[in-house]
Amino acid sequence: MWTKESLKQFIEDKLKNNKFIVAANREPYIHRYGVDGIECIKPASGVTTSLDPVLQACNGVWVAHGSGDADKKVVDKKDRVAVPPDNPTYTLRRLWMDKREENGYYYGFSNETLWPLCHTVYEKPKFNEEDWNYYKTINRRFADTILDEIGDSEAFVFLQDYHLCLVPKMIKEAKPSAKVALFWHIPWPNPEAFRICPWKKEILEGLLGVDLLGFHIRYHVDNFLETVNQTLEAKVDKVTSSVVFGGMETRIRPYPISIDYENIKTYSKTQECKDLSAKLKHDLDLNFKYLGVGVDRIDYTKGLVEKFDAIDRFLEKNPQYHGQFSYVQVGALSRIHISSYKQINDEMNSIVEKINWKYSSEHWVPIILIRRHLTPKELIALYKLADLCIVSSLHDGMNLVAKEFIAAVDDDKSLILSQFTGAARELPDALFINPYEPNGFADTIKQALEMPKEEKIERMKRMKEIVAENNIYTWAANVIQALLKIS
Ligand code: GDG
Repeated sequence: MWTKESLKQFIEDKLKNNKFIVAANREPYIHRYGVDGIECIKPASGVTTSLDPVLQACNGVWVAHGSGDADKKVVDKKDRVAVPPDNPTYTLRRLWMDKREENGYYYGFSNETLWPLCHTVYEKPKFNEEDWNYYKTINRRFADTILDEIGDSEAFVFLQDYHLCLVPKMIKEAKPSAKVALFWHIPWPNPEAFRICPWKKEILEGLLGVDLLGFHIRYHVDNFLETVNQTLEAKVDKVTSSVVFGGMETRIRPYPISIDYENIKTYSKTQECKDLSAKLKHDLDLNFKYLGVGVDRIDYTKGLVEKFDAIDRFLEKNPQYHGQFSYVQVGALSRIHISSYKQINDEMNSIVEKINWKYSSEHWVPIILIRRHLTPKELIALYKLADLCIVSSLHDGMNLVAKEFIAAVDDDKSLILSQFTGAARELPDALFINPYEPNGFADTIKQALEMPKEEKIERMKRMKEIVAENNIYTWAANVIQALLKIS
């Protein structure tokens, strides 16, 4: 089983003379002005949650967009700052963009084009030439910053996600000896869905600059291979799972991402965590016998409205749970400048308001929304209070919340999981739901609450074993080992 220490040792042994550079749009630490001066927060993002412990283990450099209003204040002349702030182990190199660039590259092309294109949730992608041009400009800026970090050294470059499709080719053209991998954190759609993109060739050509391309699950790998097959004049080998294009070979592999299981588990058993749980219970006035929990960025792919519909149906069918069951939803606002995000946020507020009006009594509110950003410790303390967690995504690459819940809670708890998440493939002991089917979903909530304790324990124990073994260090080690094998 890989641990933080064994990964650190492995990287020190194997990557001795190489720089290890990770690049992602989102930075792992954001500096912003708070009431007591500059504060540093960890963003609500799956990519940063998973990669921060890896970087801590291998003392690398993380290149990202500096998005905090105090970010410029804390960097040195090369735009670098050491992180984590309380115990620095690696370097964060920030790059900058103005509002128009951020709008075109991030909100526009990344999140109004690629995000809906890759998630099958029937949100129509927007294809805007100006956004595409900003996307190219910012990808060039990422590539130049990474090349500046590499300098004359040899390097392993590990790129993250759909924001940086064009960077691999740019790096390989300037530095052919660099070993480059990219991990795609969201689903890759089937070729029928992808073929509508006017810039599909450029995107695929950009991506095929990597030596290794990772997806969460085999299904996304197969979709990618078939997309290339139908779009480019390339040699696609489905048996070896590789593509040869422009004289270069790219291996395409599934690597299910995960969490720092031991870290979450260890903290969840401390007195500090117990005290924090008690404080949350008091502050939120959690007056319940049973508690459900959900933690999602407010995003139309996460199935939030569908989840509240199911809770409504559950309470309607089961009046015996009135005054007994409450549900806490942590909802970090996300991409709010995009109208579909604003709309889903409004819709969620209104359905929660409707349900609370319909059922609440003097001492009981069925749904409690937490709209502030919680610290990672508070999240663990909250998971620990719950009897069940609901993940209701309409489509999700993996979903880390499901795994965090498993790591944090005692064995007699239940995970209700959408069958349309990558995590569903790894966790057969979860209780599966189809978020589009509110009746069955409502019955599964009841099933989770009434399942015999022994069965809950058996299921949870098996899920814990899986997540403990396939933790974030296993994921990173598998990617790096595969990259090392490429000569
Ligand atoms: C993408 C893919 C894939 C949430 N609120 C707060 C907070 N969070 C943290 C959670 C979790 C993370 O954000 C969300 O991760 P997910 O995996 O659930 O979802 P995405 O952000 O959509 O992530 C996804 C992931 O990348 C990794 O590859 O699993 O499929 O869409 O860690 O705990 N963290 C804190 N405060 C909050 O209020 N500190």
